[in-house]
Amino acid sequence: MRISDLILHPIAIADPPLRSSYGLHAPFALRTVVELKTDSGLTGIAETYGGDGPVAALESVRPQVVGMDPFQLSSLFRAMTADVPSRQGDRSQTYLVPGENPLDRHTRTFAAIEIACLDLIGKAVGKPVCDLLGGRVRDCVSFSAYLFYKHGGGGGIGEDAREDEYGEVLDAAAAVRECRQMIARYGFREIKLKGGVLPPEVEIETIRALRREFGAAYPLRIDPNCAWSVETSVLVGRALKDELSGGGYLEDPCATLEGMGEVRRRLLNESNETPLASNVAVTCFDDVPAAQARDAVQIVLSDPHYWGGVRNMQYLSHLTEVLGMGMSMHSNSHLGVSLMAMTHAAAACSNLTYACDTHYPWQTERDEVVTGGRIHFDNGGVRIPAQPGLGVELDYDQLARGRERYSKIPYRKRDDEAEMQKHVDPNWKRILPRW
Ligand code: GKR
Ligand code: MG
Repeated sequence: MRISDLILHPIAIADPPLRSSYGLHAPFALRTVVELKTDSGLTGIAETYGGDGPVAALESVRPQVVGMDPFQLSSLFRAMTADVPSRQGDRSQTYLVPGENPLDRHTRTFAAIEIACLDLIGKAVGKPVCDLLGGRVRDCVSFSAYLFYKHGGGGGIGEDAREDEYGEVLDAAAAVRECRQMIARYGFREIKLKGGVLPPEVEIETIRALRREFGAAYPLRIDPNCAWSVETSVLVGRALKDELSGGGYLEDPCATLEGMGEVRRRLLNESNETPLASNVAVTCFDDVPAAQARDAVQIVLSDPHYWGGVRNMQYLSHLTEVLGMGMSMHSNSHLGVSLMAMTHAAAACSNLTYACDTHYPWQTERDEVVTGGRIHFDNGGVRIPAQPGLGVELDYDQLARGRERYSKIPYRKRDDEAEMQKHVDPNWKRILPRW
């Protein structure tokens, strides 16, 4: 079996005005759907970051990909990373908007090709992707309710405007309502709040209100994406000691491994064992032992899209297990192809100690590109389908609609700061730490 063609579909999907320390989500998020065709008539698919940068990076590997045997992934990875001095070059989630860091070209680009190749291999041998990796440790992968503060609006523009399912969410009571709705619809059993948006007192109150409403059976995590100083991080960690313990965590409260290590040390001195998680300070394999040595991060946030694919997620699971660390999963705005890649990856990782993140509830049926519509959640989890490969196929009419939306919008990269200036505050800047 040889790859005979690489087809890239840049698409735009409606995205509500969600807030984070990066700023504001634009009305459309950008994604790229990748197709690999083979001489045997099979098609393998993947979904990755969108816009000019990721598309150009994928285009640049066309000569290496077309003609290759999809089973030979290790040599492709070696060829694609030959000019990277060390694995330290493969960084994705720095302080730039995720997916927009030019340095992480290799792992992101490779991941998209790897996932499409695994889909092909699965189809060729009649097995689901997770069963190509030594088999699954779970049939159903749990996800968390990913809450955002947001402005009113469901995303999209004009005829592509989407219904605003959750309304404006800019205080604790509205966040509880958002969570209630999300849990009623998807059945999630863990809760994540994207913080770093409102003053820390309001975010503390939001977490407390969520605990009062849902009880200790629903572990809580909060992620301000480095919006807090070390001092504020300690203050919040202290205030939320009870709420974040027992299966929850404090995610990227402040920047750098040094800062995270300092927060950890000070909390431990107060007998506060709230674990710290990261997808900002730890973004590549080189970072993991360094984070562990400083005790700066106890939970590494994986993600097949930027850690170099599904197989690298499995390596990360082994590495974190050996180092005595936990592992959970990060996400960015995505559709069903990505959700299935995340689900297969998670199913094959033994050291996955928390429900994974997903932005999936923020997208709608009208933007989904897999046949049969939205992926079904069962008690907050996604089941591994019986079909081979990722278990989903492309709906080409929907894909064409996504491409058309892409062709109509003026921007080709995510810029949450610019969106914030356009729609909320013309003087807004991403300041770290803000509090
Ligand atoms: O969607 O605005 C967002 C998030 O802030 C996302 O970009 C982050 O990468 O979800 C992510 C995280 O956990 O940091
Ligand atoms: Mg995060």
